Amino acid sequence: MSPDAHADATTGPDASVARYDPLAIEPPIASRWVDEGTYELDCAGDDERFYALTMFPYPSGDLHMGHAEIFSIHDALVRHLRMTGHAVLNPIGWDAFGLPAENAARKRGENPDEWTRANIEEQAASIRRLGFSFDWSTRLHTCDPEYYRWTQWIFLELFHAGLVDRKEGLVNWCPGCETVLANEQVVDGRCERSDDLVQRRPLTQWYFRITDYAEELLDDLDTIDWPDRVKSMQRNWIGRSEGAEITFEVADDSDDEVVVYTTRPDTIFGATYFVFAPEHPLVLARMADDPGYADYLEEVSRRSDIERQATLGEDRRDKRGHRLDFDMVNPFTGETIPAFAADYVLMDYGTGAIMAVPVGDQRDFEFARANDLEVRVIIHPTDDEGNHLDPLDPDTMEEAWVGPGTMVGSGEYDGMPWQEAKAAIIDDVADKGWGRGTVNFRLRDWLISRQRSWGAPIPMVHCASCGPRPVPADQLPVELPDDLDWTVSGSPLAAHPTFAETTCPDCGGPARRDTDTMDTFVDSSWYFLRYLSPTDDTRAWPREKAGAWLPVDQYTGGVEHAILHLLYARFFVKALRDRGHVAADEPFQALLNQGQVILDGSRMSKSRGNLVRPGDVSEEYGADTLRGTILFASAPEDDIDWADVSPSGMNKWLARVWRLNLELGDAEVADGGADVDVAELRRAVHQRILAVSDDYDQFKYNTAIAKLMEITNATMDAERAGVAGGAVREALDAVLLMLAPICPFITEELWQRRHGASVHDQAWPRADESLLEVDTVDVIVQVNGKVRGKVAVASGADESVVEAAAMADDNAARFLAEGEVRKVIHVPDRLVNFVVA
Ligand code: ANZ
Ligand code: ZN
Repeated sequence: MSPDAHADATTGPDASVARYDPLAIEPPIASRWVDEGTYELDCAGDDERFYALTMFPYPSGDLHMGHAEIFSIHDALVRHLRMTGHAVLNPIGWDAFGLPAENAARKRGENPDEWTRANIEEQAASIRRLGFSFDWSTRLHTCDPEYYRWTQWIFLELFHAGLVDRKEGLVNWCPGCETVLANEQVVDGRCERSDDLVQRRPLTQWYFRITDYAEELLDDLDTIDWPDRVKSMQRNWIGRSEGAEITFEVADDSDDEVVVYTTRPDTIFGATYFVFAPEHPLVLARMADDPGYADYLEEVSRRSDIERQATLGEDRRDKRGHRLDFDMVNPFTGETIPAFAADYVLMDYGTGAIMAVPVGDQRDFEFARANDLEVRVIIHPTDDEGNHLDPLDPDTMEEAWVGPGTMVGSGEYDGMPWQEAKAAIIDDVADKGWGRGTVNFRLRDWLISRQRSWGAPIPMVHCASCGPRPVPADQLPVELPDDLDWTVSGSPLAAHPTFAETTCPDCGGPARRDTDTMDTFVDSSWYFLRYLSPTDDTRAWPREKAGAWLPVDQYTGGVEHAILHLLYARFFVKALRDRGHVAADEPFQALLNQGQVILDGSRMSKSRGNLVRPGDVSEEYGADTLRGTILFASAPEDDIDWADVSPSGMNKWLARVWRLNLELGDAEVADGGADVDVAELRRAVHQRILAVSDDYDQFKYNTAIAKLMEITNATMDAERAGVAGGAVREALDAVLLMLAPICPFITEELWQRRHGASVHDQAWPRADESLLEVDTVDVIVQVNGKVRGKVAVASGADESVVEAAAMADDNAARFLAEGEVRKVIHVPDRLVNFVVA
């Protein structure tokens, strides 16, 4: 009988062995775990604390494959940690405010609260059914007043720390979502949610001053163990650039001076002209009597910033600028250079004036060509390794050189790599009193107002005499009314007849509540803190507990949060630390991003109609098969194409594990089999214990499963060779213990049956090193029948191993080199003879 047919336990040779029936064994175990609070954290022992966090789900419907995947990874990690002596905090909650609920309310007249809670219950039931070992006593929903009361409290804490601003500005408006968006939510000019083209509107809104932490947010990336890709996305988003402000004098007998802002002080010897923003005050003053200039200014004012900054086609280039009637002096060369106004220099960026370097900046280059200005070469291009490329020719070059290089024509800086020259010039600028080094960030403050109503109300009131005032903390929460009219156009909260009516907390006069809600990323920026005491109604979290548990030791979740959520949460922890509420500098010490689950190469989505639901698999084969299939399919970081996976294959293997345990696992069975066969099985098992432990430490559950399969194969080989009793039970136990984090039900059921205890309470197995050693034997090497050497190889080594060892033997190799090997005669453990001709 072939092993495969044999494995199909329905027709096994021993009719007394019950068939593997996951649909019967899993649900009672799942219910027991919830009813008995099995995974509620117990910190009693001296187990090492470990905070394992997975990004809490958004309740958009039932769990999708992405959830099943990340929870399978996360739960394997958590269960393994428990078996290796950790007290694991493993909480669960829902990111329950947000637009989809509100849109469903608008479209289908459903109450967002009911819609959200129904979806949460559906997801909670699936999470339990799939056996994910969350601590249900931590459960929270960000839409509960008991939660958002503290979201509002944090807003006030930030307000009192001076980290909340009310600013008027051009904001991103998404017409589809009918709300403003943060910069982080605009991708290529479109809303990251709805894909609508984002409009710019002038609005007065609330901002969190995340830019106050720009430097620290950047520097501390070096202290956390996150994927490089995520760190570099954050680095780019924060966008630190070093540069200088350098003072240029006007070349006349006035004492007028103008400061420029540059990120490339190293190029100053190539500054062949000077450009002001057309609206620069010094220019307006000096050109006041020039009617031609007034016309030019008028024309420029009709262009948008974006048009002004664009590089232009040949035909329009000459329209950009206006020659001014004075010159400037380059402090480094002492040269007089012509001054222009040009539209591509903006007044509200840097200092509103630049030194123009045609050789190194594309817009300067185009402007120089259009106006016959000198292009002066001050850099000799190199590749990234510093090897010189062809020198630039100012007469024939067609675009600016923006790559690396070494300095030429730059006085004492000649020969320096550009970065070195930049540092030296910044130092010299300061020494000579011509300016100073500066640091700039691309990061902008976080706009948190949303004109939406399924969110946490902003706890501010607007008083005609006192202005915007914070709601006192003891009046929180500012609750969402439960009678909002979700069908109005615009914001239901703003349209509510009484919500806004209040009195000013300072003067007692009539005042109006702010009717915006907070960006839901505010809710999710601190949920990992609330998990420490989700039902405490006296404080957001106990400081001591935050001290003990933060930072989160391992965070798991999607790379789509690389910037938004992960950056905001980092900002919150730093700001809350500075208010004395937490001790940690960072929220998440380590981060694991899972790959995507795709189908036939494309993303699964409802609209594409190519969804595979986790339930499709678990209802047919059980939760263990679903979890095993997901984790076997790839390493966690890699994508899984569902077209390539085989739930039925996984199910067959689990059925084999089942059969082997019931047939061979009986504690009464006496030891049997030849010593070599017993030793071989034990060695196979203990080698795998070592290797699988390693895989678990690196989250390589796919290769771990492959090795567990090798143990079941070795067990069947041993059985056929007559091995029975302790060695076989040891192999069966090793598989159950190391499979328990991945397939928690079958392993629990079998362990209970064979040992009368829970597999999940067992310690992780340890390899017995003494069993790993392999006997070696000396094999004689002959070439054409003459003994030419002797090699030591593992007993039982096959021909290819022996041949490789012989080739590596100096003496044998010399004779082997005399011709071509025509034939190999191998007598295992004794002799190998090469016939060479
Ligand atoms: C000289 C130079 C030489 C520059 C070179 C670049 C390349 P970021 O990195 O975005 O901050 N700049 C400065 N102020 C400006 C303004 N108000 N409007 C338009 N452009 C302005 O850009 C900094 C660079 O943009 C500065 O460095 C300046 O040009 C220009 F090979 O100075 B640079
Ligand atoms: Zn007032």
